[in-house]
Amino acid sequence: MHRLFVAIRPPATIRALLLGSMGGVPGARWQDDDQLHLTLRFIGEVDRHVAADVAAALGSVRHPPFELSLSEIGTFDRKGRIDTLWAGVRPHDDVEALHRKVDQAVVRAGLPPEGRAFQPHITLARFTRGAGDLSGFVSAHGGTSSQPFAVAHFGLYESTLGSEGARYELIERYALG
Ligand code: 2AM
Repeated sequence: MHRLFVAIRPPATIRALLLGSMGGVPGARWQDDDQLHLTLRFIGEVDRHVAADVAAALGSVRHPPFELSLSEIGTFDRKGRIDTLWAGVRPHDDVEALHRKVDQAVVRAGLPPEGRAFQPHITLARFTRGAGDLSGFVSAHGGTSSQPFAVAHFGLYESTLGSEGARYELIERYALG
């Protein structure tokens, strides 16, 4: 079985900005350079036949290249505890449209449609036992916007879960335009 997702990789300049912001939050497990991405669609565990169908269907997604900027800092909670710290992006219109097209392609490959609301984000850190005080991090890094960066590709990735967190491998890359 293959644990798959579709994502945008921010360019090296943006990843360097994100990596440079990391630190100063008790309990954070920061993502490393290879782990930084914006998920367009989580697919989950599929066998290799379905994986091949998904990879082929994604090849028919058509959307022009666009630009994004880093925006706010946000968190996700699970059971009342913060488990994810993330950087948001703006604007949302293109990335939402691309998410819908990717979701439709995944459905054409025979999988059920996305059940959850799409919240575009780049995970910066995960927390096993909740987050410490985030106010310093948010005041230092929230509320400012990065230079726009070009989104000209997206990719199909495989996630391998290990003791040191997930490893992500690019399976296939798709050009926009
Ligand atoms: P996250 O970074 O907010 O955890 C690979 O796991 C990618 O798919 C991650 O970016 C993860 O988002 C995203 N994802 C979305 N839904 C998921 C799910 N139900 N289980 C695991 N990962 C999910």
